[in-house]
Amino acid sequence: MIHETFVASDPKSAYDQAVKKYGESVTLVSAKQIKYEDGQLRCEVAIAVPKDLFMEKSFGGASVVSSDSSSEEELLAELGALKKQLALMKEDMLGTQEKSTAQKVKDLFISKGIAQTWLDDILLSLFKSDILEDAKLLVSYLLEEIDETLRVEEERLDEPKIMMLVGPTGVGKTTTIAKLAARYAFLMDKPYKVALLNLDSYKVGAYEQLANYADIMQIEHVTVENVDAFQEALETLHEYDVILVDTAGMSPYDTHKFIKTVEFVQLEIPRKLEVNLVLSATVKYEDMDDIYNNFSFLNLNSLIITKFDETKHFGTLLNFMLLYKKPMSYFSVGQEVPDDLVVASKEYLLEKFIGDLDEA
Ligand SMILES: Nc1nc2c(ncn2[C@@H]2O[C@H](COP(=O)(O)OP(=O)(O)OP(=O)(O)O)[C@@H](O)[C@H]2O)c(=O)[nH]1
Ligand SMILES: [Mg+2]
Repeated sequence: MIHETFVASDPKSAYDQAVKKYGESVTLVSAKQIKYEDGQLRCEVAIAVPKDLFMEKSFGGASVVSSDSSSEEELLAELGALKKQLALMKEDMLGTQEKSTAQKVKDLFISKGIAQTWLDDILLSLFKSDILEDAKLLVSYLLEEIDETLRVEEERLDEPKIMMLVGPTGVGKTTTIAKLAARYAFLMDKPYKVALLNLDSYKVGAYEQLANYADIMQIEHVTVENVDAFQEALETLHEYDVILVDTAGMSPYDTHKFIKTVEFVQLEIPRKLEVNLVLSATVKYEDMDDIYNNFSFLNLNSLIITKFDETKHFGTLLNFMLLYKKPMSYFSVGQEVPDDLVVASKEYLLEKFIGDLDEA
């Protein structure tokens, strides 16, 4: 048998080239995705065909004359490499021609913010499937895959806990704390004892902002400056069901603030501490990795997404969830306290994303 490699932007197109040349009887040897020197990802599909068929289709039946079988094999291997190069050139030339259904769907998802690598993995797993031929089916399949990958943190208040909100500056941490406080204290099946704790001592007015909400709701609130004061405050508040901790907004590059916050997170404390990363739905693709990589030092439990009302494009955010697989806990959908808060659900996020796809 002779191995020949076909190259295309997606595995199906590469395989189709092989079938076109040799018919349905080709044996698939491997299908892989490779980043080429020009930075493009391409799919290489290797197939095996009987030597006679290879000679007939490639050279019109002419036989290769050689003195021994090893040099014949070498020659054939060289021919294989040459043909791969030709296939690559052909693929480049065809780049401007009509795209396959799978490629069109892939381009749509990429244009909405979903990472090409994630899409390629799924498309590769669908290799030879009819789903690739039908745009609607393929879109549904991809949405189902997204749905399966997304994770949601169940809302649980059955044991005393601390919820610390961390995140970049101005994403809505303090506003969300106020919404959560109102929800837990007044809007659940039973009232929970809620206290607010402020580590946000960096910003002028930070204390007043939280104190203001606490006063309106008549909820206990404390500001602490350091780790010792934090531990003392937790002892004083030991009877409370939920202690919501507000922190200073941090640029992902502000090492000093990170180190200070890590001290609080690493404390040995007699109740559960959940760290929630607050992220805006308007987060830029370029900033995502930096935000996640830096904040993940704080042992993140879940993500709270804010500013749902400020964008129609949720692909970048979805992509973030697909890559990092962190559960989402709440969505903030506007500025109103306490109304504009919803418990996170996959349906809610997917509906927004589908709305965005439909517009395309
Ligand atoms: N449109 C919209 N605005 C929001 C939302 N959540 C918060 N905001 C607004 O965003 C601004 C900043 O909110 P804060 O709660 O102070 O944000 P923060 O993360 O505490 O900010 P720092 O403490 O400075 O890091 C305020 O004007 C809020 O009203 C939301 O879901 N949608
Ligand atoms: Mg704040």
